[in-house]
Amino acid sequence: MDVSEEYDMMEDLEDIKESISTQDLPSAIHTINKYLKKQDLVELNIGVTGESGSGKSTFVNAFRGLGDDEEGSAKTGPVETTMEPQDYSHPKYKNVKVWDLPGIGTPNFKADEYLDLVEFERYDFFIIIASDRFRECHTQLAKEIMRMGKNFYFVRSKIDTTIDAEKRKKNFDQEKTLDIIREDCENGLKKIGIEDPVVFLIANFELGKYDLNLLQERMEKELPQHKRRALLLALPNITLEINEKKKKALEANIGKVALQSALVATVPLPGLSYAVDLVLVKKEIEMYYNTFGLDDPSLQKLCDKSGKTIEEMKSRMKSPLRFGINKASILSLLGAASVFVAENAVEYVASLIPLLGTVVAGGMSYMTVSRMLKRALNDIAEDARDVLIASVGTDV
Ligand SMILES: Nc1nc2c(ncn2[C@@H]2O[C@H](COP(=O)(O)OP(=O)(O)O)[C@@H](O)[C@H]2O)c(=O)[nH]1
Ligand SMILES: [Mg+2]
Repeated sequence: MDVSEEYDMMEDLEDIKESISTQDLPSAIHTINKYLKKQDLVELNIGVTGESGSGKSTFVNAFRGLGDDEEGSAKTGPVETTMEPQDYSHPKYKNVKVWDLPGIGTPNFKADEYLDLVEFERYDFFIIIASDRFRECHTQLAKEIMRMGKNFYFVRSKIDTTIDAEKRKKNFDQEKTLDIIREDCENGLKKIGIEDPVVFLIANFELGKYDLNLLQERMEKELPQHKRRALLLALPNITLEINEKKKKALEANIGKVALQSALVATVPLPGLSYAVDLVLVKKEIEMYYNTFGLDDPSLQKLCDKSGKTIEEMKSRMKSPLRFGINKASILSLLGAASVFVAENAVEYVASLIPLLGTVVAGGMSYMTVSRMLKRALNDIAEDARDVLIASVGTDV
């Protein structure tokens, strides 16, 4: 284990060591459980609005990684079906809700009444979708949203159709075409009164392809710190950038999970000289697979879409856990990770968290689990990357 890695593992505890070092064992366990639980309870509500037919419901599905015919997906099609706000929970992170809002731009449309109707306070931000030009109703709504102290993002949908039409022209250049559309939308918005507009180009059926990364970056940057994790975990794993962000978001918890395991477990495991909470570690690793969409149901769905077989996909994966996350496979990884743990690092961790000295070989347990989870996460993120590249070609 190199020095910077050891240093990271100690850093992982910085924000929690103060509160824990003054407590007895039961209170420390309680504090750390509470910290982790609170994180899982953070809600994120995204309001998706725009004119009828602009692709709101399709976006709501795509954002949650669902096709339009799947169980739990929003109805889409040529006829507006949404008369009142309808919430759609993320299939894996129930506290992340994407709301399919009623269409705007009807003859008597009034932004303030509309926002009352949809109970605007509820949303962390809005996405305003237009499938063609932005019109007065879009800016009216944007201004009212701003006035209410909320955030919004302009999305121009159906870029695939526009690109297809432009492709017929001689000298077609995709990047240039995209720039022109973006600029045209932004100029349109300026003319009707938005000062410094940014428009994100999206194709709902190929969500990872155009401006999703830009949109995702903006959302993340502008969300309050404590909500970012929820967004990053819920995003579909469809670009390399999102893949990397997810990994970072998951990594940020490893210190706490390793500490929780070391504090809770008391009986040394067979073959190891220290105690580890295997149930906890297993749950965390399963969560990694889920978040990256490498759990069996998600993988199956991806195969259905890309015409590949599960065997083909699994043959690209390298994580030792891909054939099953169980006691034996976890124990073997823990054994391998413990070899690299240096004695002085263990002593240092035990001095940071004196309570660890009261549990069986606590420092060793913390360092090993932390090391093992980091390696597992790296492997799984890399597998997810390879699977992503295999399923869409290199164009991610
Ligand atoms: N080509 C293309 N079609 C889209 C896109 N988004 C939505 N659609 C289609 O546009 C129609 C209206 O979409 P829908 O999501 O129901 O619009 P809503 O009324 O705003 O909810 C449906 O037939 C969708 O399949 C897109 O990005 N590209
Ligand atoms: Mg709809």
